[in-house]
Amino acid sequence: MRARFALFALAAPLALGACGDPAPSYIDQAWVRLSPNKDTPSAGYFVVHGGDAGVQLRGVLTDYALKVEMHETISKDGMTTMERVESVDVPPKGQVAFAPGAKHLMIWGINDTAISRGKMQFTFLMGNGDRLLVDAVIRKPEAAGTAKPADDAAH
Ligand SMILES: [Cu+2]
Repeated sequence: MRARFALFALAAPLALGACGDPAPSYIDQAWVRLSPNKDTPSAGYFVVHGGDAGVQLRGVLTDYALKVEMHETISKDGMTTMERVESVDVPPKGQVAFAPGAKHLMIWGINDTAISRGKMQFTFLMGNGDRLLVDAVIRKPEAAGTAKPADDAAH
């Protein structure tokens, strides 16, 4: 009996230590679908993870574009429209995906340096005061929709 008690006493502080650091909120899977036309905005997607406490996403900034807004795609009476979103609540241990056809970033005027590097950094403003810096991969528009004869390929 004595030996068993001793083992239990040793194990308890270890278990407490493992619980000491709450899982933080974070953002991953960030990417940008580059608009084929410079005059129309590009779209950005990512996933926000709430961590142990949950978190609110309050805004997104970038040095690599003229303007960024959070939008939500809404289907109403057979029409699809977009509305600007001011903040997004992410529940504890939950996640919210910004994905094609749903919430997304609208990005105007991505600069040429970012496009040629194939990535751009965003700053996500969180309700708990954190600023999360996340690199997003820039994906060029699919060539499939604009297939042309071989002669045009050099342009
Ligand atoms: Cu939009």
